[in-house]
Amino acid sequence: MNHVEPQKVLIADDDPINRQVLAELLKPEYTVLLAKNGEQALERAARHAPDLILLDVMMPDLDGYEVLRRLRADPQLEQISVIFISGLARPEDEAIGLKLGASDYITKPFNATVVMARVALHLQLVRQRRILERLAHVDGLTELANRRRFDEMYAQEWQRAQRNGWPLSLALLDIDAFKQYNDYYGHPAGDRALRAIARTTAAGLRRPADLAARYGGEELVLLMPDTDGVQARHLVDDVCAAIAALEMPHAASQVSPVLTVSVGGATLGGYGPESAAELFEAADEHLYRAKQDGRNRVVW
Ligand code: GH3
Ligand code: MG
Ligand code: MG
Ligand code: MG
Repeated sequence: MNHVEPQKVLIADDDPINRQVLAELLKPEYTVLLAKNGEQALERAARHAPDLILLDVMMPDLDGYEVLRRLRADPQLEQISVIFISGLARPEDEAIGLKLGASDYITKPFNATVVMARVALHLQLVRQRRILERLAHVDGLTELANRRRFDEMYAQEWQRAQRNGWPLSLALLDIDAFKQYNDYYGHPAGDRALRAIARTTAAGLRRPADLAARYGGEELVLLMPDTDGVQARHLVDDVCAAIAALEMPHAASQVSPVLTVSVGGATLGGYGPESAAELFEAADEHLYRAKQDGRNRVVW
């Protein structure tokens, strides 16, 4: 990771001179986006996902305060850092801006050096926050979402499915005879195989909302929102076939000469499980049955 993309800063100000001066200042170091009113600021924010917005307070129609309120109310945009840059220089104005959730407040006329320093500081904080989010939500070995992330997304998708009457499918995938694999080929080889299976599983997902996570050990879980049992079953069959096609030799297995997985699946449809925990248990029971029935198979 030697090459780092320049961070994106959106400048929203109704005064063309201010926009220009700020843009000239920031362009050498950052990717600069411009908006000349509040509406445009929201539209550019949604489209380009800037790392930071330099937001004028006094603008016709949507003022800066209102823009920030709307950003914070939108799950896609609520994380974007905002620095107010305003002619309103009373301490009360600054306090209002910070209370609304701005990271900082700069008064006009601004000093170029101070603007640059504060922008750099807040962009550094954005980078650090992203690193922490990654550590909190991504499994280090497989690079899949971790258990914590899965739990969050599962709760969220369960609610969404209930609310909208959508199906929701879940599949638990467990590597067959993996203890023997480790014993025979060694733990580092086991790690590599687990990574390959994780990569292949993630590559099999079809929609942006589908999630593959490492549930624990050598167990992965697939969360497929708005996906019925038939569709989910197809996806899972393809994933299993892709894993078998890796042809990772497993000489110590009674199941198959290559590494395989067993899968237990369950779907929330027009009837059935009353809670997220119940749906998960159903998938887990099906996984148990897949193992009992001889492994290298899917039970739904
Ligand atoms: P089964 O077909 O019944 O699933 O047999 P199994 O041996 O795969 O099942 P079991 O749950 O008894 O063992 C899981 C093994 O997975 C034991 C553990 O050493 C291994 N394992 C779990 N996490 C990791 C990991 O991160 N790396 C490696 N190399 N092995 C792991
Ligand atoms: Mg203005
Ligand atoms: Mg297991
Ligand atoms: Mg296993």
